[in-house]
Amino acid sequence: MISKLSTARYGLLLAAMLNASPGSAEPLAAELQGESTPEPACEGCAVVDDGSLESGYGWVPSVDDGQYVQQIDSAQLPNQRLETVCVCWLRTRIDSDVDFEVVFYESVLDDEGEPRPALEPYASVPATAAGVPMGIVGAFYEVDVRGVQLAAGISYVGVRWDAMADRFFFVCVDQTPETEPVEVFFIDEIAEDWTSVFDSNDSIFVLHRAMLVRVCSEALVAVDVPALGGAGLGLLAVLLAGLAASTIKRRCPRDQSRDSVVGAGIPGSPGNPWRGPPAVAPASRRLRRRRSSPAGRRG
Ligand SMILES: [Ca+2]
Repeated sequence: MISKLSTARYGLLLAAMLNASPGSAEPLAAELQGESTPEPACEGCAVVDDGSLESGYGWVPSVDDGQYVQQIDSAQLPNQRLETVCVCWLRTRIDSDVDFEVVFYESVLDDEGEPRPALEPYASVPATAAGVPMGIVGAFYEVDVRGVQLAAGISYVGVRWDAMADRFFFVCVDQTPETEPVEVFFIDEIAEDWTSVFDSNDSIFVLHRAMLVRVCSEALVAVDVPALGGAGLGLLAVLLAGLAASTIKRRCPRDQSRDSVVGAGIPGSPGNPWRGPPAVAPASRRLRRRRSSPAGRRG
């Protein structure tokens, strides 16, 4: 029965059970069905939610590899070198810590030419959210994902956790009508492929707008350039012109005019201190194929 209830409804049921009298549960029920605004996190990053949560997505406790991922476009960030992913969690039971992975999937096209996540993540980063608040409250947890490069164009970022070990945890969800709907897919260990919340018949997705999962790229480093003035700029232009002429004279005779750019932009090259994706946890086991069952789909 629990699996067929959204977080808010489950909270209402729990409150009613604890209070034994449905009438005395009304104030708490109203609170659980209202909205809550967690402490801000990852502000200025790729934020697609309105900052307030109205529900959450979870899994029935028999699922040991459940995932929800949200679509992101690399154009939403100033660069693709990621730094932080902020995930909002809430819970409805006593256990307050959830182990999870932030997962990254490239986009592939399905048979109808529509984008969806690949079946294997290209990166995953393990994390633990400790002291997750109870009820429709929610809290953001910042996960350091430095070393992960966001795939170009459309891709997917989300969370994966073992609901058998960490029961009754939910990823915060924005259901405010004014929020622009964002594509979210889900899958579990027995699912054949990803399912879009927009294609699902599950009632918990009816009001979907976005998950409170926010993505930050590395901050661009600002460099102070001293003002040169008119004379200084003129001198600099002369020096650069002289340098260019000298370079062309030395390299053109041996047809090495392009040597000076080889290596630029290659991760780990002397001219680029960023050394590419390092300490990223290996992708977890392959997904076995069967229909998926998010919380709410199993009776
Ligand atoms: Ca909201």
